[in-house]
Amino acid sequence: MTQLHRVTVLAGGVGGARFTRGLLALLADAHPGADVTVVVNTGDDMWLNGLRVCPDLDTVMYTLGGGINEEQGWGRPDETRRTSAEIAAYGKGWDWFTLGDLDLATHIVRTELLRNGATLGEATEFLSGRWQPGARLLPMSDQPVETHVRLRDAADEHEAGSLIHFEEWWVRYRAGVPATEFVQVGLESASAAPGVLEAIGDADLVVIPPSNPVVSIGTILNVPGIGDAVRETSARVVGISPIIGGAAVRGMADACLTVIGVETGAAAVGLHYGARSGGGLLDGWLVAEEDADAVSQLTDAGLVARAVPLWMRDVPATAAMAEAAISLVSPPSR
Ligand code: FO1
Repeated sequence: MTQLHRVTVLAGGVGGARFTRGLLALLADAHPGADVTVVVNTGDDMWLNGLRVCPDLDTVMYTLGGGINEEQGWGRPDETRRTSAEIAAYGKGWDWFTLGDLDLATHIVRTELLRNGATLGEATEFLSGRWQPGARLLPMSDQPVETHVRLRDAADEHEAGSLIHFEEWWVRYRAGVPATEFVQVGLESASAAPGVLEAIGDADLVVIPPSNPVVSIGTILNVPGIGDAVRETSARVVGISPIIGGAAVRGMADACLTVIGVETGAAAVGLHYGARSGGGLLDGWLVAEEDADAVSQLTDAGLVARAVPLWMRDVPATAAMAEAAISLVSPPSR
């Protein structure tokens, strides 16, 4: 296998972070010296209690930096909620959204940096200085591009047809309130963050991990220039299915796929991203063993496809997935 030198990952929250952890373990062993850049979704970001909260950037940073709450997949372990309880006592904030005391420190420091003129990318670099994630973390954009959700029906104080922040739909309603569209607020005046387009264009390999294909990967790809950069890069592009056995592994990816009219299936998501030979994003697509019957449909569409174990039960299992992804699209070693 040819040595990799520059790998770029597009990541959302938990799935993307966990996969990247396994990828880093594999690269350290099989491709020493390879540099990894993670382009992270910022569509979940919000202003809350005067603080800029960046759920996916923090999930990737904590996961790769060893500070993640492993059971939850987000936030810090051994958390307390004394401050958020006091905020709720004032009737402020979102009482259904947990801002733990330890996690709050990240939002406080980030907000201080932003108020002092730092870009989100600069603030992320500063925070990463403490956590040492072992990869460069880049926000997809330095400008805010929040994902909002249009409700089909009324819910609590929200009228039918109104827009609510994605996190409210995701956490308060567990994606259980029917939605008709996702709106990326600010997209038209956003640009890719410095370094993002180069990281995609100069990579040997671009990876689309098992993040939410709609509100994480789709959000990143919609930032002006990023989708085209993936389609045009000389890098090989490989994706890993977030759907196993026809069901979303995490979160409510199926609810998001329904909103955009894509079936919840390993083949459907791979075809949604599309084969580069057909103007799409992917050279290769890994599906789970449970979905081995999808391989022929994918190869018919011009993708290289393979069925392997896709449960990220631990770092070695995830590293094996990363190895399968890399070898799926690697040119035969001479
Ligand atoms: N997810 C929840 O299900 N409940 C929460 O209260 C919650 C709080 C939270 C705070 C900070 C943070 O970085 C993430 C948080 N998440 C919470 C997870 C978050 O909704 C998801 O990680 C992403 O937005 C979707 O990938």
